[in-house]
Amino acid sequence: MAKRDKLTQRQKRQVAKTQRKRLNKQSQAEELGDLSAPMEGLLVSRYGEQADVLALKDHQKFRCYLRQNLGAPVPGDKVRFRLDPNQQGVVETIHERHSVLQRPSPHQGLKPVVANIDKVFVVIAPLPDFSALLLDRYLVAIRDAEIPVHIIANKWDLSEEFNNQQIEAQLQTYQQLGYPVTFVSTKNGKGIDELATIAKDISSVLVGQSGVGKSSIINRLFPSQHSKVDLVSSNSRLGQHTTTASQLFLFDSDELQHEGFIIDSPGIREFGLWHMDSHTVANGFVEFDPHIGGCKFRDCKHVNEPGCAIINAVKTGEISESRWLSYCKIIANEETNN
Ligand SMILES: Nc1nc2c(ncn2[C@@H]2O[C@H](COP(=O)(O)OP(=O)(O)OP(=O)(O)O)[C@@H](O)[C@H]2O)c(=O)[nH]1
Ligand SMILES: [Mg+2]
Ligand SMILES: [Zn+2]
Repeated sequence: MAKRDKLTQRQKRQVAKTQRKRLNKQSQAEELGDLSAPMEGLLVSRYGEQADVLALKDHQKFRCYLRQNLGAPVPGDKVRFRLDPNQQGVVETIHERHSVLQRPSPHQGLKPVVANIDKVFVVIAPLPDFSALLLDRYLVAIRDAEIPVHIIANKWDLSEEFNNQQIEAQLQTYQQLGYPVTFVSTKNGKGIDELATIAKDISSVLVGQSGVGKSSIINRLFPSQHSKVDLVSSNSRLGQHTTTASQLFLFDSDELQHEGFIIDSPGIREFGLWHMDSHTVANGFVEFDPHIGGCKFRDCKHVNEPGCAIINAVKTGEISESRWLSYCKIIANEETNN
């Protein structure tokens, strides 16, 4: 045991030494004026204390260290960076974000996951089984971030599965609420061109359960680049969490200043958990809006209270029962987690 502790200590010292060396090199280069002039870039992927950054001027990719006290840059961030003589970069500044999707982390509060997103594509599929509750959870989180949503129903080639789970009928509820839905298949190419047209000039991210086909969609849209795809386990019908870190893919364009991109994200683990009070959850359901404030009790949770305007709207059919049930399940879950 003691021996192991010693080793760990030694390893720790080694790590600290390497780190000091690196920082020394970095500051020496800075002092000697060896660093290039600052350049503007787009953060592609983050690997602990390093990140890949695309230079906006020529779309060259550089591996960069992050300057101390920089904050937490995420894919989609616009950054300023410089290169040392070995083409090793240092990210110096994160520019202000116009939007950010966050997730709660156990000890650090909310952590940003992706930044500067114009549209979130929520991907659903019949395999793993479609879950309206899961879709609703995503919609609540994204409404809180005030980013427009577009639903992608993938694996359209599995038409029997679509029928058996009555997915089209369920998605009609969302279309009526104003969420656009595009049906695609990465197997036979259906809907891929349509999706490319929607996505190519904006900044977007693909979110959704593991195994719904986010990386497969990326591979269809960016055939020359590559995002890792894996099989949905046929035993459990569950995804395998193949994608482990968010990664940005830039659309090709003749203009270098063109910055249309899509970020591939890992499955549910990254976005699926958050702690919100019932008020924030209710705000995530767009169709509740006109009824909120109409309840008899000011602190009404819209679950079983008398004189609840939301429950009345469910009774008259203005609000779909399945959406209200999702709401009840989400707040019951949050209450047990808190
Ligand atoms: N039948 C069918 N299978 C598909 C389609 N798109 C993807 N798949 C399959 O679904 C499985 C999962 O695809 P991925 O692209 O890895 O899924 P993902 O959403 O990126 O999963 P994570 O990275 O784990 O979050 C793979 O076996 C794909 O071949 C499709 O349109 N039709
Ligand atoms: Mg993936
Ligand atoms: Zn109420």
